[in-house]
Amino acid sequence: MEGGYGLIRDAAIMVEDGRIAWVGPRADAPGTEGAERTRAMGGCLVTPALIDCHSHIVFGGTRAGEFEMRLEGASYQEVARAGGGIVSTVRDTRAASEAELLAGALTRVDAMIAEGVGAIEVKSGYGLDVEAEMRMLRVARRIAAERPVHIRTTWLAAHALPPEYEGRADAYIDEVCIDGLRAAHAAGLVDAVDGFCESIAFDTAQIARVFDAAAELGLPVKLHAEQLSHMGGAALAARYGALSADHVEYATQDDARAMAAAGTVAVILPGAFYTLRETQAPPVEAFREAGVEMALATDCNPGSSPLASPLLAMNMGCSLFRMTPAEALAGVTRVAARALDLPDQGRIAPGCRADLAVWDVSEPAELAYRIGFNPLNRRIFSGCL
Ligand code: DI6
Ligand code: FE
Repeated sequence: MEGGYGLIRDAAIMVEDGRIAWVGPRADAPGTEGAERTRAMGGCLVTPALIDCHSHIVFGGTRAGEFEMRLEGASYQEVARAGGGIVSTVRDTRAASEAELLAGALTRVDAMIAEGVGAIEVKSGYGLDVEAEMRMLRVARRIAAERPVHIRTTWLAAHALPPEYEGRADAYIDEVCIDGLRAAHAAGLVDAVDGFCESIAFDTAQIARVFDAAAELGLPVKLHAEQLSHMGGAALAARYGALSADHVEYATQDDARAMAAAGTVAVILPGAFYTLRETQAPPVEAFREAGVEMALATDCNPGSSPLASPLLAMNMGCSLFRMTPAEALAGVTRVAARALDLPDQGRIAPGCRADLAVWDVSEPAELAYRIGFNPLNRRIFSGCL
């Protein structure tokens, strides 16, 4: 999936110790003598297992009431300013036990696994105090013990300002986002660091301080940037060599050039665009022209994107933003792996993990084409059926 599907008809894949040992046309395959077993895939399409590289899948409560408010005319920002939005999920998340958070998350994780997902990024960001943020990431780590799926954890304390820090955003950045990051990192809970750069959240100077702390710890960064307005987040992310800038509806051509130079992936999140009935589409053509690779993810969260279907995210990426079906498939596999710095996932190549999705479709474009239909035949995780 470098510049096209790279489809091999009548292919064979050899797996050894949970990794791909060989892939190519079946006629060229090395002999199978000595193989523990062989399996025919019955003419199915085999892709890498899908990767959801942006999710807030651990949270308490629901925000269906807010959905109703927005349908009656309130904007996402108005709901947030009225004490709803992210902060209302914070109340429910703080009140939930680890077991309750885990049980809730697993219902959504199971929906993703049923669509062939083999790796999920999970963000904190609904605790907003050091203990509750760490609790969310402990729950995230427990998902990988409960289910056959890889989990990458992301510290997102800079998601919203909790009520107890009203008017003291800079103190919140120091005491929770930065001191908490050091504590969570020491506890082995953090794979990457994220922030929400927006008028209802934090500005570039505040995010830069969090990124400096991440750099000191040797942790990669990524950013919710230019989702609802142009704040300079994409350029900031590029300046810090971020793995990704996410949402990016309001990103400009200059942003795209800066991201391309830094190798920063654009993570496209059509579920939030759709749910908030936004009208500013991300500059997909500018990303293509500049050479910014695009990932696609669910942004699974209770407010702006109650979506647990990467297949639907693929469909939306194509129909709403004119991504091609090939870009959509790369966006949930090869490029999503880049956005999470997982060089041995998201491709079917020697040395990569044998995490595969087997589909009852006759051509790859069918994965993005159907709406609300799951053609998964089976998922293979670490070489196991
Ligand atoms: N942007 C999003 O889409 C999610 N977080 C963010 O910064 C939404 C989070 C929520 O509304 O609960
Ligand atoms: Fe998000």
